[in-house]
Amino acid sequence: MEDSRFQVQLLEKTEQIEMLLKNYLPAEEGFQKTVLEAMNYSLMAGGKRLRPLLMQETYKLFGGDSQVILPFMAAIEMIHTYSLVHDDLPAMDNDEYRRGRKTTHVVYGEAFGILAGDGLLNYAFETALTALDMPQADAARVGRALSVLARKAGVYGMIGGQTADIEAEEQAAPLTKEQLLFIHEKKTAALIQAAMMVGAILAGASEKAVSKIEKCAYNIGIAFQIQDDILDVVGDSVELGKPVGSDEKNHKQTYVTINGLEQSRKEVALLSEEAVTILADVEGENEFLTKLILMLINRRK
Ligand code: GRG
Repeated sequence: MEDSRFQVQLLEKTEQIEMLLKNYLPAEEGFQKTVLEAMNYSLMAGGKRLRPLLMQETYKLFGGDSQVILPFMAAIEMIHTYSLVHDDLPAMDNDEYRRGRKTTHVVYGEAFGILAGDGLLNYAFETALTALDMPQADAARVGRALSVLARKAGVYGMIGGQTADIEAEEQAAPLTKEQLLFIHEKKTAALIQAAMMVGAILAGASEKAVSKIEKCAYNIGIAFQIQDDILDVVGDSVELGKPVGSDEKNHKQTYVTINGLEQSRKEVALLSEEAVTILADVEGENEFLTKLILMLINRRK
């Protein structure tokens, strides 16, 4: 697939996800209107929509072709958005900008930053559960998909990673490789794994194939996080929609501060290529998905 065709498809698919999210937005009404507004403000602030995209493409890779995937695509973006809203709170990273505009707690106040995050997390599961109302739904697959989503977002996944990350900030001694990998795996890769595994499970992939997807997504997640740390050093704040240099400002130890830029770039390329090799080993083919993974190596935002 040519680069220009890939770019056109990427844009089209991202726009379709924007429309999908709009369709799933809760109505801003009632006495709880403010929290609903804050949720919608953060969800519709843009972003690459990478997780729903990876979910949809993995679903297609395994031959999935029904609407059942749609509520799950919206749900994973809601979970991802909640994590960003909470990560920006004064008690965590205390950031003012996200996705090119003021972050939720700056616009709505801290209490609504907390509530909007809580609201998005819960609403994600309410949304995913609507898959069961669809005549095409296979209840056992939906159940397995929900279980993966809950676990990878929870204390054994993203929340666990965030915990280790916050504690690591207080640590003066250099982080061990094991510590750093734990943080990256749980904080970043877990949700990417959930996205791809849910796609595979809903399409009816075998357990063996789901395990391969879990490993593939692990590589993508670690590469994605290292690239995120690289962009914090060499990226452009306008393109990124958030300030750069925050890791240095916060004296944060990252793969880049520990191993340097050159080694980090090599690692991103290596991990991404390995992810593509694993993908080539499962049944089915999805050229767009392969291109998407390779594109992440060179992403600038
Ligand atoms: C608060 C439980 C809790 C978790 C927070 C997601 C997260 C964990 C923290 C945000 C900071 C960060 C660097 C997370 C690692 C994952 C990551 C690179 C998120 C940004 O994802 P993108 O680049 O964002 O896909 P967009 O805005 O494009 O959706």
